[in-house]
This record gives sequence, C-alpha cells and structure tokens, in this order.
Amino acid sequence: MSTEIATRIKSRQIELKSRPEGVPTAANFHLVEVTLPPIADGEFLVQNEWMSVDPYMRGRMNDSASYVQPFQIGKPLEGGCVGKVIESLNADFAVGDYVLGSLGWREKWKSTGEGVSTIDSTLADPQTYLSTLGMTGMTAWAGLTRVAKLKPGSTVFVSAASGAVGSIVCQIAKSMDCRVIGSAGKAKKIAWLRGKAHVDAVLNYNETYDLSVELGLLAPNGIDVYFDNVGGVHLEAALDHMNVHGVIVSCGMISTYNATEPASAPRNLFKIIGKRVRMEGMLVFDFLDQRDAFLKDMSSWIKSGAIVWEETITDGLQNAPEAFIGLFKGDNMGKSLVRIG
Ligand code: NAP
Ligand code: FER
Repeated sequence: MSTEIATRIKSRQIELKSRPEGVPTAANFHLVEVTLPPIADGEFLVQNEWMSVDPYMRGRMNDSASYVQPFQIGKPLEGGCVGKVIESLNADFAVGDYVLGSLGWREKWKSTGEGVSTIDSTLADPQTYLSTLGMTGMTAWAGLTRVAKLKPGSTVFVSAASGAVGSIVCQIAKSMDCRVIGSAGKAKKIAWLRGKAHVDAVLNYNETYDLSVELGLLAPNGIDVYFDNVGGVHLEAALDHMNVHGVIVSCGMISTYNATEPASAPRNLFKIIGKRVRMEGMLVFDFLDQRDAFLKDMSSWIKSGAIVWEETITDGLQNAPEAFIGLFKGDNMGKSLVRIG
C-alpha cells in the first residue's frame, strides 16, 4: 500500500455534450479537465492505460430505456478499461496491479473495488482483457456455444466477420470443424478472414450486387447458424438461406444503431415460421457466471494458435470519439482500442 497520497488529483475525461441524432459527430463529445478528491480508507486510484470503444455505447447515448441506464449529458462516458493502480488504501489492490474496470473515457478513477477485478498480465497483454479474453471474446463464445449450441459440421454465417466479436466467432466455429462464411466491408478485411482466420468463404458486402444471391452461391447447402452482428439486409439475406431448424444468434444490429427512420429490412421475417428457425437475442452479461469456463476454453485456443486477433489502436484519450465514430464506418479491424496516456 502506498503512503504517498495525492491531495489533488488532476484527470481528463470525455463527457457527453449532446445526444447524437443519426451518426455521432465530434460535436457530441467534450474533453474536460477535473480534479478528484484524494482517496479515502478502503479506496484506490487507477491510471487508465486502455479503454474500449464498443457499438453498444451508441445505444446508451440515446435517452431511452434499456438493460442499462442511458449516459447523461455533462457526465463522463463509461465503458471497459484497463489501468494500473497508482495509489492504494485498500488491502486487496496493490500499487502496480493491473485492473479491469468499467470507467473508461477518463485518465484516472477512484474505486472501493466493487465490480473491479485484477488481471493476470503475464498470460496476455493487459488490453486483451478488453477483447479476446474480455467482453467481446466472451460474447463470441457464449453466442456460439451457449445460445446456438453449435454442433461440428454446421455451416455458420457471420456478419461483421473481421470485427472484435465476429473475428473470434469465425475462429471458434472453425476450431469446432464448421464451415464458415464471413461477410465484411473492406478488401483488407476479406484478405485477413481468408489468410489469418481461415474462413471457408468470404463476401465483401460493399461489392455485391445482391447480398442474398451471393450468399446463396456461397451456401449451397444452406445455413445452420447465422451469427448476426449487423441486422438489416444481412439478416434478410441470411433468412433467405437458413436451413430448417437453423438458429439465428441476434448479437447485434449495428446497421440500425444510427437510423433516424424505422428499418426497412428484413422484409422476410415470416421465413422463420416455415423454416422453424430459432432466433434468440443475447446479452453477454447473462453469462458472467460462466466466466471461468470461457477463460479455460479461450486460453487453450490462444495457446494452441487456434485463435488469433487484430487490434486497431487509436492513441490519446482526446481521440476516443474518433475511434468510436470509426466503428460505424468500418475503420477498425478486430478490436478497436484507445491507448490512454
Ligand atoms: P466490431 O465488429 O469490431 O466493429 C463494428 C464493425 O461493424 C465495423 O468495423 C464494420 O465492419 C461493421 N459495420 C458498421 N456499420 C455497418 C453496416 N451499416 N453494415 C454492415 N456492417 C457494418 O464491433 P464489435 O464490438 O465486435 O460488435 C459487433 C456487434 O456485436 C455489434 O452489433 C455489437 O452491438 C454486438 N455486440 C453485442 C453484445 C451482446 O452482448 N449482445 C456484446 C458485444 C457486441 P465492416 O467494415 O465489415 O462493415
Ligand atoms: C450491444 C447492442 C445492444 C449490446 C447490448 C445491446 C452489450 C442491448 C440493447 C438494449 O437493451 O437496448 O452490442 O452489448
């Protein structure tokens, strides 16, 4: 425990200045310098080194009811972060420990330890706990193994396939001897899916004249599991080619998050009836009690080389809004992270 406790702690944080209408812009964010009070008995102080930007944060920028409270205007944003303990009056968190928390979008934060866990930075780089060994890896694992109950030999279609969740979904499915079809929006992502994730078939949805027709050509025996990260026309195309008793894991629908009008697709949702498709929404937080099983599977896939991943790193807290907005333009390959400080 440190005895050198600062009396005034300067920190910078990014606050929500206004709620986005449609696609977020830099004007919706505000970088502010604040002074935090010194830590009290039982508290510790963390210097963030990494923060995550995630598509779900767009939903929290709206003033609407959901599984979690909306972000408040004039208050700092929140999200997954990894940092180092720099002062401590808490016996469970020592100076120098790496911790995983939920107070991203800022340089420093104080805590009593509630909801904060220490991480083993000898197993993997600390920021991996925001990606493959963190929420996005667990989403892929839970969606495939728990929601889809994936069976070897299945044909799996994955949208946003080179992203943080999608890239892991593709590789878990490959390691379970499935045939994987991945969709992404840029040539370099398509090359990565082929060369590094070893997916069986790829499509660049920005270059197709008809997504459903092209998907049908790549899935002549139909699709058993569609892992949906995108919604909209991707979901419509998948519905056209789902097999009877197929499963759609509704993980995300990023194509709709900035919509100002109701979505025009899918127009063929009725197909889930005749095909007896099970379409199930999922939230990763429902699987937190299975974290040990996830970490066991994922560590073994990482060690065997079955799973590799990409990071797209943006430097500087002040550039976090740009990294976040980039998710909706496809700027990231693999996990989008901001390196702070
Ligand atoms: P990500 O895939 O790393 O980043 C987003 C990607 O989505 C972009 O790089 C872009 O790739 C693609 N995209 C953006 N707009 C698109 C559009 N209009 N049409 C098609 N593709 C578009 O993000 P992630 O963190 O892994 O999240 C992926 C999905 O999972 C999101 O929908 C997210 O909301 C969801 N999610 C859900 C849970 C849960 O618990 N349910 C947890 C984590 C994530 P391209 O260049 O390929 O277009
Ligand atoms: C996500 C997209 C949507 C996500 C959660 C939601 C945790 C939930 C939205 C809602 O309840 O309104 O990526 O990740």
